[in-house]
Amino acid sequence: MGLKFEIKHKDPQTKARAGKITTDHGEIQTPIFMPVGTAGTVKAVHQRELKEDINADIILGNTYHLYLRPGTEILEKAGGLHKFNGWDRPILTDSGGYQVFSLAQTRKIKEEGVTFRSHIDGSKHLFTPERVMDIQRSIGADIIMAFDECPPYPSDYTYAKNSMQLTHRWLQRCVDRLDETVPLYGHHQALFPIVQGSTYKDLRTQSAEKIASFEREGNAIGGLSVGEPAEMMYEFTELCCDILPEDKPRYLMGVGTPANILENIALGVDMLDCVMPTRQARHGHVFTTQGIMNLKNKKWEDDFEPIDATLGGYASTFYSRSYLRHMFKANEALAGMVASVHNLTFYLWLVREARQHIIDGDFREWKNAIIPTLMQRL
Ligand code: PRF
Repeated sequence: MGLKFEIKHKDPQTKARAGKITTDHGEIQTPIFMPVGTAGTVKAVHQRELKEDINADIILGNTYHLYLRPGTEILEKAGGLHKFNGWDRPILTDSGGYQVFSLAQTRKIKEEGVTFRSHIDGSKHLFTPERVMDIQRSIGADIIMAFDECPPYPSDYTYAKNSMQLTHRWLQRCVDRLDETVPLYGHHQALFPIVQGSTYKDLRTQSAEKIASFEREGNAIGGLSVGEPAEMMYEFTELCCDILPEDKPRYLMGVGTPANILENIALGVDMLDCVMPTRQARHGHVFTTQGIMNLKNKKWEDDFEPIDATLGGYASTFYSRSYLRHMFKANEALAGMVASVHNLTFYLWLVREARQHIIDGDFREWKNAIIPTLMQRL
């Protein structure tokens, strides 16, 4: 079965929508935040917690990491990533078109693809659009991403234009390869192409039109949240959303803070992912309904209140701020685990609240009222 997207409600005051994506591994209520499981594991979080406490609808994996380790042979032997890691709900894999640029050493971009050295052992590899589609077949995610180049910010116009055109040519090759191969594990895999074009309006317009013309089952916006000011990101998200088809899910890649998430949802984004909640958690930073806490600060030493009583959920109510701070100070392995479950519970709460307010018709007022609270440092 293909991927299905239904819009349930449209917010009258913003461009936000509440919808539902159906995949062969189940449904995703949108707008949705997708926890990042780079190497096929959401760092420091048990599958049981992801499912029962956080109740994530979908998680992310990375082609670059999974290809390097454990490799496609093991993934195929396991019967795909769902069987390998035990996650039986939807999975999305990024193409490596970002990780190759941010992690790999001595990478070289050519028409054919990208040669790079592994950040793990320095071994040499070539990613082509065809290879990346084959690897994503081996992984077996429900949603797979086209191979793109994400140019740095800022990029000069000529670089951005050439890069965007290369991304478009690679997209055609991704589509050709995907359409001449079949899924390995019986379930459908939907390909999402990615808009690029850096911070140039004419390029973004061209790219969004080009990406839409492929008429795939969903579309993504890449190349944002790479160091540009937030207002600039919003301007380009809006430009892309206004061109990308209304009746297909829109995925904004690698975003962001709680404020970024709500503002981009207001512009018509349906799916987002970011390492922020899990990475920040491992450093002792927790997002709460009252604001952001750095648990390493002395101020939490004798605060025996739950991490976030309003939020609910196991990690957030069972553990006190003082105890979690103590675990961070003592370098206990459990500290990062508890904080990760808490932060992901918060991010999933945030998008579920957003969805409910879109349905109730008061999303804009709620968003504007809550952002200053959520972003304040406690
Ligand atoms: N391309 C891909 N993955 C990504 C990005 C991109 O541009 C970004 C940019 N924020 C995050 N992840 N393939």
